[in-house]
Amino acid sequence: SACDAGEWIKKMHPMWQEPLAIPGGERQSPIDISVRKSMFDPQLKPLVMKYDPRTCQQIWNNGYSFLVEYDDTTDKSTLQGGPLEDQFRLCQFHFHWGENNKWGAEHTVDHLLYPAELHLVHWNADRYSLFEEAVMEDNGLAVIGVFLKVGKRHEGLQKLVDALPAVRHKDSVVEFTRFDASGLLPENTQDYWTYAGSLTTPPLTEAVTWIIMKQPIEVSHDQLAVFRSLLFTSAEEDVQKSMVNNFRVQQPLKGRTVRSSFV
Ligand code: SG6
Ligand code: ZN
Repeated sequence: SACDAGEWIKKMHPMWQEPLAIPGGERQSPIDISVRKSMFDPQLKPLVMKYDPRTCQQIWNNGYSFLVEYDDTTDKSTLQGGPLEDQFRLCQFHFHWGENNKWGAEHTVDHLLYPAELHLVHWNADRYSLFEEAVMEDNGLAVIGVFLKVGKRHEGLQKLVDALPAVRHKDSVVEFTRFDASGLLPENTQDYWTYAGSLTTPPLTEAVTWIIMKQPIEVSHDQLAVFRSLLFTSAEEDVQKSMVNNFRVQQPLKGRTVRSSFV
């Protein structure tokens, strides 16, 4: 799929640490969000997500995470508003998680570690005609981050969890349709932080407007355990490696401001 950094990852070790070349690194992600230092911006508009479940196509284990991929050839599943001036199209979502419930998310809030983080990846379809183009531009992508905390079972997530054993190995793909991504958003989507950052995997381009939801969603320990049963490795490899700790280390803020939509 085009909407993926897997092409770059394939050339590297599955548990790539710091890549050999970072593009300068003035606005890299993820970061720690300091609640005290974030600045309320009354100009920030409400977010408008319009996701059409009929654009959902497949799940793919790309050897770093699993991606739920959406048809992004038309404006059927879109994100607008918030800090964004343009309309962005949903192309995929994926998660980052840890080997246990003590860590796993990429962003932190006042250094608080959540066990997992959902990323809904969108590209700017007003300005660019392809994801590949948008990924190279500083206003090209908008990613919504949602923290997962352990609690009660998440009904909206369960259909996805049930499909995961079919994509246990790297490079496996399974048809997955009619999944409503808005079912994974927290109840309150109007309280968020936003800042200018980058992709958290190669090519690490500084293309992303990050929108991090204040309210986490609750998932059960058993649901996260199914994420951890996935593998970084393909069926052909002798030594199987569990897909865990697929997050990037935190990056310096370097003078950036994190804005909040709420007081
Ligand atoms: C994941 O994050 C995905 C991959 C890629 C990457 O690991 O496997 O598809 O996503 C948009 C994109 O290339 C980076 O996305 S992220 O910055 O939202 N974490
Ligand atoms: Zn991500």
